[in-house]
Amino acid sequence: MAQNIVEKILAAHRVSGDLTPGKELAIRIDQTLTQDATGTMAYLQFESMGLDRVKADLAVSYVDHNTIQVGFENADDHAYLKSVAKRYGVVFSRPGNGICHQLNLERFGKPGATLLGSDSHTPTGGGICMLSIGAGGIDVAVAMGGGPFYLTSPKVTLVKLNGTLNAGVSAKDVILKVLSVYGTNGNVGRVLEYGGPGIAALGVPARATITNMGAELGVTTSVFPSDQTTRSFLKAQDREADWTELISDEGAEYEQVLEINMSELEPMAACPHSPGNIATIASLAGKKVDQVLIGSCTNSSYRDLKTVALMLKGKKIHSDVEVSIAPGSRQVVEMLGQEGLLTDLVSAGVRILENACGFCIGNHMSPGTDAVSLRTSNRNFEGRSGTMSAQAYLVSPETAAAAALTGVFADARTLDNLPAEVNEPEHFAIDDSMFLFKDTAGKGIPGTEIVRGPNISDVPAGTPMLQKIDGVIVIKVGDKITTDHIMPAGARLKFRSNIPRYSECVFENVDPDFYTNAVTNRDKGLHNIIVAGLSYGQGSSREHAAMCPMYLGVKAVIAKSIERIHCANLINFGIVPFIFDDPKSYDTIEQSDKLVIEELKISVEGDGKATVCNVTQGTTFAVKTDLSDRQKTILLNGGLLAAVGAGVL
Ligand code: MIC
Ligand code: SF4
Repeated sequence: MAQNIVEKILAAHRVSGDLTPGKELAIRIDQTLTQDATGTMAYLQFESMGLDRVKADLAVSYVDHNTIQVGFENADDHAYLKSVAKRYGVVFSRPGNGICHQLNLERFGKPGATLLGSDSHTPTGGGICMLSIGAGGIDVAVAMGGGPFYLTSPKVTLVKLNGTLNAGVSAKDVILKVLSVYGTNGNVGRVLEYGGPGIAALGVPARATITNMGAELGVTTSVFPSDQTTRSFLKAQDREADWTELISDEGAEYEQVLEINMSELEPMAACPHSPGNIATIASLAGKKVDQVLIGSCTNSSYRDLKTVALMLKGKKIHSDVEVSIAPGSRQVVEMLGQEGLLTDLVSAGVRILENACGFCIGNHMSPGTDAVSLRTSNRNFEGRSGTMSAQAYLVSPETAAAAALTGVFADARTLDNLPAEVNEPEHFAIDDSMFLFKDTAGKGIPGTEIVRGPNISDVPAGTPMLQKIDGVIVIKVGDKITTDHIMPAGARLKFRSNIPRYSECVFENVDPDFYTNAVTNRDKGLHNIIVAGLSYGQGSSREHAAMCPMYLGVKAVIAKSIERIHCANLINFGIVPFIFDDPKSYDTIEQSDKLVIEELKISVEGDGKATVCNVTQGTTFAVKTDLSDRQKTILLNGGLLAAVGAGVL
């Protein structure tokens, strides 16, 4: 039977389960990726599984999120990650090497392989035809140990790209167009496969920009074919041997087809405060801009930054705008340096930042009060920049450069001397010296001392499922609550390895009393319940958004819908993800209401249906949860680690 690319990769990696969309499927994972902000917990969980080395073909530990190093915490985390990588056979990418997704694409990505990463933008690897999926750290720890990854077999949509992009319009505008069609919720359980005559002209980094921001749609992943363009990229990285052709069969079927004519696309922006809130630059033209930040894992390739440098060459940035650049990798910085492009940027007045996540995660470069910030990154959630009142817009590098020069939103196509499309180089600057332990990858060095500074705390243990929930609604939130709302990053990121301390920050920007209320309820023996609207847990893969609530005694989430990665994380930490049977029930309940679910355990063991008694309002309503047998076992044991420890998984 004719197969599409997604079916081919899934079939080649199937361990058990069913490829029929909607059914649970287990696949073998070839490569894993962690970053430092999720990695410490992933490795602590890996350690507690008692394995003597990693078993995946390749496991890489990147340090790119927490590189500010104010205080001892970040450096302690790095030392732990380095020692654990050496001990267990993980390749360690030193701070300064670059952003995980850009680096993995450059140096390790392999067409047709599977990649599991503890970061929601792992699908960047789809640009090189890897089936790349973001997950919680514990799922990645299991995959590092050679265990399969469980997912819902996806429905596949073909996004057919026709035509060619005009100068001044680029890959970012393609994915913003897709976001304008599908939005940021309702896409769970779907994979986007790109195809059509237009893709040949898109280089691998452009493709990776598109698959990277597929994360904002909430799809499982996105993937491009592996063709001659992929081959040229790999050849230029001295890795042609990793290339294989992988295209869909003639007559392959798709659940849905979306056609986009790239010739008709115009520059676009995602407006505050959602990547799905799309407008054309034409409609924003002339609006004043205060800050322009270029880089992040979405648009920080050689092609993107060279384009910006050429647009700024010989000119000066507008006097009312601050402009900074965070390149994606050391390779990109070296090449910009070799070609004199860094000098062009600096002469224009651009500040050069470290090649790390930095501004994207609100670690620094927070804009001023009410400032308008244009970013080439992928998320503009309220407050993510570090400034609650800032207005962040997501745009292409070309649109960002146009604003840097003019001080306002401007269509790059209207500027003089728009440079010709920057082609991918024939050969990239290759220097893998910042990747440590390549020689002992997969083997490790037994006896290596693991360095644990005071910032490295224990992984909290889950407890077996209760018979009933005797609870209280500790918080009621609306639609599209992101994991940034639940577990803030930025200045709080340094507590990622210290769960008791990080738990004090849960929901702090939404309800400053959350922590105190949750602890008071927990200490009174009441079970905390979170009530939410549509698409709860959008965004990041951070399992802390489940782990810290578990630590604070949250036993269930009741929402109108829950996003894929977060739902898996809740289950992994023993929190039951209930969905309202009738979404209108949401309107009948208030924060602080007392809720009782008498038959919690029976419901989880059985069909997942339960009746909730609202003791405060004197009403009842129905909820449900759709669990596989494996997920039931995890919940009944109090989480994945507990289930593995009990030997039942
Ligand atoms: C993000 O972009 O939100 C992050 C920071 O990279 C997260 C991971 C994390 O929270 O550490 C992600 O995308 O998964
Ligand atoms: Fe880093 Fe931002 Fe990419 Fe997340 S989205 S991996 S914080 S650059």
